Amino acid sequence: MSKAGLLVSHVRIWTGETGPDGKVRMIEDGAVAASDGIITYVGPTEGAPEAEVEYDHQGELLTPGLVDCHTHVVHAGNRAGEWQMRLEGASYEEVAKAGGGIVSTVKAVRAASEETLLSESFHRLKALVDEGVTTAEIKSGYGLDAGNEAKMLRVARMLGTKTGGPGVTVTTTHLGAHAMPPGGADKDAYIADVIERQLPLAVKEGLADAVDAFCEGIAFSPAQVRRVFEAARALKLPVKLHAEQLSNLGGSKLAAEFSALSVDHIEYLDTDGIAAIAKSGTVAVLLPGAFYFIKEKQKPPVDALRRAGVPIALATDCNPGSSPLTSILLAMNMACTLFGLTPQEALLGVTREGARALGMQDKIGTVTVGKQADLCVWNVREPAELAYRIGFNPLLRRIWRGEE
Ligand code: DI6
Ligand code: FE
Repeated sequence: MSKAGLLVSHVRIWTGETGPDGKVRMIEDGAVAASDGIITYVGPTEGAPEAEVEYDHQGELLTPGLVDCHTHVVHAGNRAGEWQMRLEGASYEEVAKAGGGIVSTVKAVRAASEETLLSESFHRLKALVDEGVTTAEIKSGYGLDAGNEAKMLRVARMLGTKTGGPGVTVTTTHLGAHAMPPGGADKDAYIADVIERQLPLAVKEGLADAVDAFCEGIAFSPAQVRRVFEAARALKLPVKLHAEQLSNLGGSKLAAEFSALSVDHIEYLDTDGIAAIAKSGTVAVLLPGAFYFIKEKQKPPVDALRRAGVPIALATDCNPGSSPLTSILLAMNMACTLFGLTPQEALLGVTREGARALGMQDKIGTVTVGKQADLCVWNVREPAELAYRIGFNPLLRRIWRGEE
């Protein structure tokens, strides 16, 4: 057998692949080998190939690299002042009048240079990476015009390069239909801007891997989102949707009609919506950070999603307004304590199902021969320990594309 590039040996492997019993396949005293960034061997340590670089362990846990499939890490400024006002009981309108809300982040992003945006965002992404994230999705949505949306996405792309970022695969999502821009009043006219100016520019510069929108009373209606999705379809871009976060407008059904990669938040998702996404193979992305931070009461319909066989992913939703969270491990803990996910579901949610929510299930998300060698070694034995501790980071080693 010829020498591999990398070998990690004597680890307990949580493969992320499930058997007919629904349990994730474990390999005791296992090893993973990789060459040119691709996994070439997964099996017992005895029988593993030799390699140029070898990391020998003592039975610690190895998992796939983690996937954060929904973030807004690229943004400028913060909304700590608005948060303090809300803690003191201020209403949404009072916050908006005092210059808070999404619009305040839009102003900060528009005023920021690409360099400033990059350096502010780098630290947040680095925090995720330091907890084992090897793939992160990053949305635009605080530029709200063609030039500033493109600026955000260019920064996201830079963060996904070896030299400009902390060593992580980045996928980008255009979220022009996030909110109305400052001073804007006509929602239909703004949607026309998204379709006619923003998306074409992003596509021309190769900046968007997917298209997202916010379907909500305070944002855009299903009819307006449909127009965005039709434009995305014409540009051959997959779609995803912020849906059913604060109310049920039927956004998930609409998303299913467009074979969306994912519907995200979905606290208010109903039976019809669940049936629709089960049929379309759309992933349900739960965002417990936002649920916690804005003190939501309505929980996502986890049991019904399970019964319908809908894949469930988890993400941080890292954003300055509703989820200033840069810990994927805490998101896992919250998904268990707040939403009742099992620790196995939480770990699948940030690996295999997170990958599926990005359409990358053939490349990442499980420890499987032929997939990218994105791996984490943790100073724990039981997979459940990753979701169990609060504010503790047991990451020993993170391998991205076959390299530490
Ligand atoms: N849902 C949210 O919770 C965030 N965006 C969205 O579509 C809020 C973003 C913000 O307040 O900055
Ligand atoms: Fe979001």
